[in-house]
Amino acid sequence: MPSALITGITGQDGRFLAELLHSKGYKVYGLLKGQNNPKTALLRDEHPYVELVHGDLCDLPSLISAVETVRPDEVYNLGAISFVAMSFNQAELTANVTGLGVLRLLEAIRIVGGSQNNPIRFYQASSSEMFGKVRETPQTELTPFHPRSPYGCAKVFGHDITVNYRESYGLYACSGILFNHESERRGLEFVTRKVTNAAARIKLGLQEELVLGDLEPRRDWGYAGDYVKAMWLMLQQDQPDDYVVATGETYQVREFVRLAFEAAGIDDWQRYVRQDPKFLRPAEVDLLVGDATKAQTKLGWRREVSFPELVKKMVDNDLAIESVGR
Ligand code: NDP
Ligand code: GDR
Repeated sequence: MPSALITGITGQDGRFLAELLHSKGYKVYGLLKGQNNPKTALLRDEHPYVELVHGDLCDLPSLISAVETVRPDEVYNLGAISFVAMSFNQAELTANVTGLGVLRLLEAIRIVGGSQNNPIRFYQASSSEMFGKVRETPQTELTPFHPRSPYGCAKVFGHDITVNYRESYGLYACSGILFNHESERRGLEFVTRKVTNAAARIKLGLQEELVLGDLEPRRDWGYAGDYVKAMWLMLQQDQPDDYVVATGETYQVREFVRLAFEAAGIDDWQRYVRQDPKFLRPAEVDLLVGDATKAQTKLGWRREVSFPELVKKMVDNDLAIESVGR
């Protein structure tokens, strides 16, 4: 039975990846942070097959201990401070967890090692935020980086150190440069879920308005369930490599808002949406759209959920959740 250790197990992607690996017959371990993590109950309820090991990306001994105890075939590093807006206020913490955390985990893997015939395979959750102020459109594996936030800077370090450990120590280490992916499990701090949740609550008369920041930025939004398949595929190849994972389509935030309100049965979304400068970022990423040709041709990866389907899935889920107990 193959085994995998997932950091960020309580996050959106960790939960989808745990499901995928479990369905493929893996023994799944999850790295859990904190002495009384509030998401533990949800995880035990939703994914009882996941065995939890305690550790923190800021604590090398805990990572060595986790890798030594589990001795996984594959390690997926999904743990991070992942909210771009927060990274401006907590830049040092973001650099530590999202950036140096990658180095610590790679070191733990290098120190513990795997068997010679079966070295531990490593996946790093890199991000389209590394492209930032984009140098070309669409963005590929060869597009230069120009991050626009402490989060983006930390991810560039994580990406570079992953490539460096592959080249220096021959580790099987891959970096997946994933563009935005969303789902019913997306945190409420991210714009898509904030919008779908508000559209549902406004429809049900539970909320009066939705306050947002910049409505102009464009993002390449896919479905998280599709994207974790690409992570797994990257670790099944003969040679480790880096891949862009994206839909190749881009939409403005305002288009997401319009579609979400329509899916909730509200045609005049402008009536309910107000903008507040407090949600603006010191530097914005205006346009992201990825070219996933390499992932499609080498991994055989395809996205299955379209943009309108994604928006509808999220709105339907929020309508169902918010209807309970009304
Ligand atoms: P989430 O924000 O949903 O999850 C982040 C996870 O990181 C949580 O499980 C959190 O644990 C964990 N974490 C935070 N700090 C630490 C720490 N010090 N030690 C160990 N774990 C920690 O993110 P997503 O699931 O959306 O994303 C997964 C990864 O992919 C992240 O690295 C993100 O940056 C990256 N990414 C995401 C994209 C997206 O669109 N979703 C696109 C590109 C990259 P807890 O909450 O329990 O403290
Ligand atoms: P992003 O996602 O920064 O792309 O990072 P987010 O949903 O936070 O923002 C997307 C765009 O929407 C604009 N925006 C708002 N964003 C939030 N959160 N709240 C608002 O009220 C609001 N109003 C407008 C933002 O300015 C931005 O332009 C996500 C994260 O998952 C990262 O971890 C990941 O690496 C990237 O996607 C790819």
